[in-house]
Amino acid sequence: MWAMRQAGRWDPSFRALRAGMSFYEFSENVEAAVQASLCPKRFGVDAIILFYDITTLPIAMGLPFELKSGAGPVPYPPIRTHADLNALVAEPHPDRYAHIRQLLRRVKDELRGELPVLVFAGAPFTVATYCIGTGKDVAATRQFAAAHPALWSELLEKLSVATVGFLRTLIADGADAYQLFDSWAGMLNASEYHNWAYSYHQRIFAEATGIPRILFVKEGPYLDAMCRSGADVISLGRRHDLAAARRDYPHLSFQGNVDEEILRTGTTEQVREAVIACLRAGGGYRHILNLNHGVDKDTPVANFATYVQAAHQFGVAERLR
Ligand code: 1CP
Repeated sequence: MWAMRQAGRWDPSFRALRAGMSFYEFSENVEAAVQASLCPKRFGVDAIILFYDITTLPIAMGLPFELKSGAGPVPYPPIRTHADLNALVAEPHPDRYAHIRQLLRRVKDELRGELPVLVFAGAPFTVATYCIGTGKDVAATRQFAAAHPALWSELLEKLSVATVGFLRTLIADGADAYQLFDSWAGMLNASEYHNWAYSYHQRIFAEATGIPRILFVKEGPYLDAMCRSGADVISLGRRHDLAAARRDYPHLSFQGNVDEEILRTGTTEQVREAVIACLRAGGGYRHILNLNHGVDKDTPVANFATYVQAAHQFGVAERLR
């Protein structure tokens, strides 16, 4: 059991650490990022996800970003021309993301094997939306792809090469598992999903191997394509039936699918009930308890603590039965 954005703005310890630093200044400061990565350990999570962002890789490729409040990561300049694209390095030397490699080493040293360490990358489609400055505005992304078809497909290609290199480096450095985030691909139609998301998932999972690989598509409607992507673990959203997915795909593990909205707006009792229902549907194995999306910034700390405690209590109660 762990959560996306487990080191996020909802956690007062994270906010205290981050105070006074811009997001990228903070995440490129290895010691600050070690502390942020370890913040959720005090709640009793079963894995630590490193603190950086899906835009860390395009920054290493040569595209600077700034985190704008309310708007998310914004590129300078957004990719518009072949000259902009040519300025990006498809295979950045690992020294260009040395801070992430150091972060992994430092977090592993601190944990001494007590908990596994997850790394991640954005999938080409979702990262490309940030590189062109459209983010989750899928209509604007479609418009860009229609206006610049060659540029769009070359950008996806270049990002997929960079993603494989980045993940392979972190695997060789000792990461225990990785998650590929294609957050906004769930809004695509079936043929867009096939061309812009699925084909790159297949390539990345085929080429960056050796540790368990998790695929996340926010509320992904194409469960069968997700299950054929080559990932070992599929993240489910609120639209999915966890028990049915486990039955239909017996060779895969599933992650999910407590609704983050319950953590944001529910009582601790409602959180506990949702966790227990999810663990029952998860059947006790081939299941990572998780949320359908990240922990929202307005989530009460007590609800995150309850999410973790309820899972442990349920686990202990089941073992005693
Ligand atoms: O300090 C802050 O302002 C906090 C917000 C924040 C955080 C905690 C951003 C800006 N990035 C991060 C770190 C981060 N991002 C992690 C670290 C590990 C963890 O604690 O989970 C991870 C895994 C991500 C991944 C990420 N970044 C995704 C994929 C997951 C998802 O949310 O679907 C996406 C889409 C991003 C882009 C991004 N970075 C930050 C924000 C606010 C956004 C989203 C903007 C938007 O909604 O368009």
